This record gives sequence, C-alpha cells and structure tokens, in this order.
Amino acid sequence: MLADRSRLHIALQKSGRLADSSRELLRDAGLRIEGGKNSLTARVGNFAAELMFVRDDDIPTFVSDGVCEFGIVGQNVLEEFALGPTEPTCEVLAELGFGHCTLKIAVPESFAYDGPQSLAGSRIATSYPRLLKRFLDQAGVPAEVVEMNGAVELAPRLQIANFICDLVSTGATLESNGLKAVETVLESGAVLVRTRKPMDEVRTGIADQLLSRIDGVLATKESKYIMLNASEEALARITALLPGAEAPTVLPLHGRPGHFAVHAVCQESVFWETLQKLKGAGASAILVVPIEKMMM
Ligand code: PRT
Ligand code: ZN
Repeated sequence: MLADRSRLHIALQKSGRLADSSRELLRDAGLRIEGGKNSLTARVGNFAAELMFVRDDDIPTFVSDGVCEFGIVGQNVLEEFALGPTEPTCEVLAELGFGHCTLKIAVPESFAYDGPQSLAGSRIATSYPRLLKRFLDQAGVPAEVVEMNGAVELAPRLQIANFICDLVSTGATLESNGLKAVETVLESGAVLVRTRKPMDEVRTGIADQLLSRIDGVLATKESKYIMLNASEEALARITALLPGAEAPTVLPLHGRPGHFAVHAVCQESVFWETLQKLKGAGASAILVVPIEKMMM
C-alpha cells in the first residue's frame, strides 16, 4: 500500500477499548469517516486525511516512523514503547479524556502486604515488563518479571507467578480473581501523539487545522457558557467566582438601571456548589448551557 503523501495519516486502534472513542473524537472534529469498521484504512470524505486501523501496540511505531503523522494510543502502551530499544520519535500533544486506567501491582487478597519490600524475591506477571521493571528498580526491590500477553490475572492461580501487574479500571477483574491492588505503577489515559519526523508544508498545514479542531473539541467538553443577572455592586464578587472565565461580557439590562447580564465561557466544570456561591453573592437567573463548537 502506497501512502498518499498529500494526506495526513492517522493511526487508530482497529477494535478494542479505544476504538469507538477515537473515531468519535475525529467525528466531533468534523471528519466524515468513509468505510466500515472492518476495513484496514478509511478515507475522510471532507478532510485531507486517511485513517489506518491497527493494533494499539503498533501505534507508537507507526507514528515514530512517520508512516502515520498522528495516532491515538494509551499512555501505558506509549511509555512501555518509550522504555524499549528504539528511541521514540513522537510527542504527546493532548490527553483526550477517555481510556482512563491505572497500571497496578496486585496480590492475592489473603496476602499480608507490607510495602514494596513484600514483593522481593517474587515472580510478577505482566504485559508491561519495562514499566514494571522501572518501578521495581526505583523501589530497589529485586523481583522476577514474567511477561504474558493476556489473561495476566490468571497467573497466580495457575502458579505462573505470585503476583500480577495489570491495568485496572473498575477493579472488577481483580476482585473476581481474588486479588487486591497494592501499588500504582502508572496512571494512564488515551493521548494524541504526533510524529517528530519532518512534515512537508502541505501536511503541516493540514495538521495545524486538525489540531485546532481537536483543541476545540477538547475545550468544549469541559467548557460551559454561563449567563446570569447581577446588580452593579455584586459584579466584582460574582465575576471572581466564575471558574476559568476570562473577561466576561457585562451588558446593561433593559429597564433595570444598575443591573447587568453577565455572560462568560467557563473553561472548567461548573458544579452546583459554584451556582450556590454565585447565588449567595447576589446572582439571579443563572443559566449554564453546553457549548457545541469553539475555536480559539
Ligand atoms: O487488539 P489490540 O492490541 O489493539 O487491543 P488490546 O487488547 O491490547 O487493548 P484493549 O482494547 O483491551 O485496551 C486498549 C487500551 O485501553 C489499553 O492500552 C489502555 O490504555 C486502555 N484501557 C482502559 C484498558 C482498560 N481500561 C482495562 N480495563 N485496557 C485494558 N483493560 C483490561 C485490563 O487489562 C484487565 O484485563 O480490563 C481488565 C480490567 O478491567 P476492570 O474494569 O475489571 O478493572
Ligand atoms: Zn494491544
């Protein structure tokens, strides 16, 4: 397959935990993905990009080599790759707000764990041997790393290893296998990565457009548009309470001298507590609305 050099290439997980959210992010950025879930590549109908659907483990290599200019991958996979023999030539541009999980060391529930030294001399099964080894080295604990490609949680029962080091999200898998988490090796989530290999002018331009759209999508996820009314004397107190808002718009209210409408984009979550504080500071008719699109 000869890559089209006038297009941007984006590597996404073909199927698995990151696949749907990755596609959704690109769709939210306005990219119309042409082609079904089973193809290996898909063109984007309305943007100069082509998607490549691969195993998540291959994404750091593809982006480092410059085969794909962009990729979406878990930090766990990326950092494990970065500790490997080939120097990664890619950079993390953004955390994407999905795929959250934690790489943890877990031991049988009945095991009396008393700090990292309890791991000394044990065998620990994992799919992340380099991250685990780094953790053990930093803790100064000698233990044997047993590499497994799946079903890591079965290792203690099968007597392949004493303990495990695996990704945890809800904790249900550990629990149903009679294990408890005792140490955190890495906090992870999906990230957008870009190659450090030089790009020609055309693709640099397309990449900038894509990034600006993705930034906009990420910003709108957290951001809210807030509107409220306030008297002049309460304005300073109220604007100080607006979370992550720069330079709110203040407009006089028709027919109510000394009263104003305040409009602001809040770049952080707006909680009920914040609304209560705003009300306490003299705000009324408070409205919080989602933002659909934003470009800064
Ligand atoms: O085929 P391919 O190689 O692309 O996929 P894969 O099987 O290697 O990966 P996949 O789809 O399982 O996960 C892709 C990425 O999702 C991971 O690299 C993480 O960045 C992220 N992620 C988020 C997770 C989890 N949460 C997760 N819970 N990846 C795996 N798990 C597994 C974990 O290994 C364990 O088996 O889920 C189980 C634990 O889940 P809980 O909810 O019971 O704690
Ligand atoms: Zn994988």
